[in-house]
Order: sequence, then structure tokens, then C-alpha cells
Amino acid sequence: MTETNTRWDIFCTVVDNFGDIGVTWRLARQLVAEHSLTVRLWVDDLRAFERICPAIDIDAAQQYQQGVEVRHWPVEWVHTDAADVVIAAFACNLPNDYMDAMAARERPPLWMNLDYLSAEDWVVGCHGLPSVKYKSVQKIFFFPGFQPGTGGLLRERGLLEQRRRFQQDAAAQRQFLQGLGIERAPDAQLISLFAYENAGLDSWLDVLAAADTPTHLLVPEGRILGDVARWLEVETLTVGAIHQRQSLTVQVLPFVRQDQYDHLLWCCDFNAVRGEDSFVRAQWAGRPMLWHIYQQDEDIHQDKLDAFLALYTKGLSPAAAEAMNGLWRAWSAGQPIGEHWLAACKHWPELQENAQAWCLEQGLQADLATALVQFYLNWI
Ligand code: TRH
Repeated sequence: MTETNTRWDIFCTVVDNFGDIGVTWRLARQLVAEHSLTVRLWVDDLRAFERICPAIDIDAAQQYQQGVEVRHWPVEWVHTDAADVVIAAFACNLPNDYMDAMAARERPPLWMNLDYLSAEDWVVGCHGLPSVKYKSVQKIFFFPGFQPGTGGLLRERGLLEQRRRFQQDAAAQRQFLQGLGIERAPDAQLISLFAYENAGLDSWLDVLAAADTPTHLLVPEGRILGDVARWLEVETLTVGAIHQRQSLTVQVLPFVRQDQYDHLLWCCDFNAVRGEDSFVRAQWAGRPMLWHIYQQDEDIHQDKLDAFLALYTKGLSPAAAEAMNGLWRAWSAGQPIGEHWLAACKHWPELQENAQAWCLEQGLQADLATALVQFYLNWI
């Protein structure tokens, strides 16, 4: 369905953390692997990129990774011709010279702003609308989303089938976990924890430690480690550290490649995730989850959280929905979640079914890369 030989440029400025590069790297790879497109990914911070893709050479101005031409976006821009499709991720500003190169093309490129993910209703109405114009080149809003009429979510071809097979294969899971140094006790529930700093963590860990059943908590290196260390009353936590407190085992994991992180999510009974990309990946895992939303000025993230919760909990009984709402809202507000966790545990089978059903429902939508390509084909 694609026009081969179409050239795409994706521009990514790393604002903070790993979501900006996480999303654009995933998209770039998919456009190459599944749509045979020629893709350049311009990134201003190769160090952040290296964390999710260790093969990156942080000193290279140009390199190929998995078929994607990765270009270091230099402070001093060097003139280059504009591509057929130009994606500015998360409203980043393109170099002036590149904008002129877009305008100089005989046929202007399709210029799109790939926006942040939100479940809010207005997204459906704004997806695909014109944004600003530069000379003859019109910019278009492209919104990812959960509802028909949006750009959908990033999802690689065959991902859900691959995930299902892996979750049915106990030996493959054991082998994967052992590769990360994880020995899972047969009766222990496995939880992954990827979050920003969170004052509400203590109460959760208290409850997990005091529980009758064992929990193995896996914490990838990152911003929440300071809170975990404080709760454990240890000075520091480094990769490989394992601590036991009553029923709770806490283990610090290395930051792994994106595909390995997917497998980790697929192994776990419950995943705490954050930001945008890990949030989506936990949904594809089909297991109950908890989202630490990225905090924005004037609490505007609150509307995003409420909008997602309304969609995600629509199939739950009122009691289970209330428990999920309480848990998610408290966690994102940095409030104690111990009691909310216990309330949610009462509805565990229902939460598991809901996670599966939600994943299947979302899997019926066209994935974001395909939607972008289709948008281009409709546009030309
Ligand atoms: O890192 P994040 O918090 O990123 C973002 C940015 O802050 C961004 O500016 C903001 O706009 C956005 O959140 C909402 O969370 P996110 O989006 O989940 O990105 C993390 C990426 O890191 C994701 O691609 C998964 C990947 N990852 C790994 O590859 N290996 C790992 O071990 C872990 C824990 C994550």
C-alpha cells in the first residue's frame, strides 16, 4: 500500500527522559520495517537515545540503525534537502534552513506535527486539522489516540500474537528473566515499577511487605530508585541489588533495550509505567497496570488522566472502577496508595479481564505508523 522510495524525515528534540526518543525511534523503525520507507531520524541528544538503544554511536553525525538513518541534529544546521514527508515530533521547531528547503520543493512535503497522546474527546475533532503555514507549506496536526477518528497507537505488526505466545511459554519467560538475573519464586507475583519520584510509594511497599503472599518487585534504574532506597533504609541502590523485607523482594534492574522492556512487561502480573510510550506498552501487555502520568503545569495532566480512566474503566463493575480510579488518581498525585491497592486487589480477576479486553479493543484500530502512511496516501 505504500509508495516505495518515499523519503520521510522525523525530527526529535529530547525534552527530558526517554519518551520523546522512545516514540520516534519506535515509529522510525516501523516505517522502515513494515512500510519499506526511507527514513531519517534527526535527534538532538544521542545519549538519551543510547539508553534505549545501546548500539547507538553517540559521536556519529550519521549512522544506520535497523535500517533507519540516524542523524545527530546539530546545533549548527547543515543544509539538506527536505523529504517527502516531514514529522515534527511533539511540536519541536524545525531548523529555519530546513523550513526553507521544504518551501523550495516543487511539490511541498506533507508536514505533520506528531502530538502527545491524550484520551480527551477534543483530540478526535483536531486530528488531521491544519496548523500553521510556512510559505507554501501547510502543517497538519496528527494526534495519536484511543478512539476511532484519531491516529491510533504505535503497535508493531504481529505484536499481540508475539506477546500471547510468550505469555503462554513459561520456559521462554523463565529464560528471559534469568537473563536479567531474576529468579522468580513460583508463588510470587511479579510487579515492574517504572515511575517518576513518588511520595506515595512507601504505603504501597508497606502493604506489599505485610501481605500474606510474596511479591517480587522489579525496578529498572531510574527516578523512583531514591524513594525505594529510602523505604528500604539503604544509602544507595545499584543495578543487581536485591533486598528482602517480609513478603517483599525488591530487585534493581538495568535499563534495557525497548524490546527487552516489552518482554519484561509481558512477564509481570502488574506493571507500573509512566509518561507515554511505556504506558502504551503496558496496555499491549494485556495485564493490570498503573500509570504515573507526566506532570504538567496548572495540573492540565489531570484532564488527561480522567479522560483515560473514563475509557479504560468503562467495562468494569462500579466497585472495580472506583478502586482503579482511586488507585490511579492517588498514585499520580503522589498520595499514599496502600489502601487503594488493597481495594483494587479485591477485584483482581476483573481487572485482568479488563486489561485483556482493552488490549484487544485497541488492537482493532489501525496502528499509528499505518495511519500515518494512509494519511500520506490520501493526501497526495
Ligand atoms: O521517560 P518518560 O517519562 O518520557 C516522557 C518524556 O518525559 C517526555 O518529555 C514526555 O513528553 C512524555 O514522557 C509524556 O516515559 P515514557 O514515555 O514511557 O518513555 C520511556 C521509554 O523508555 C519507553 O520507550 C520505554 C523505554 N524503556 C526502555 O527502553 N528500557 C527500560 O528498561 C525502561 C524502563 C524503559
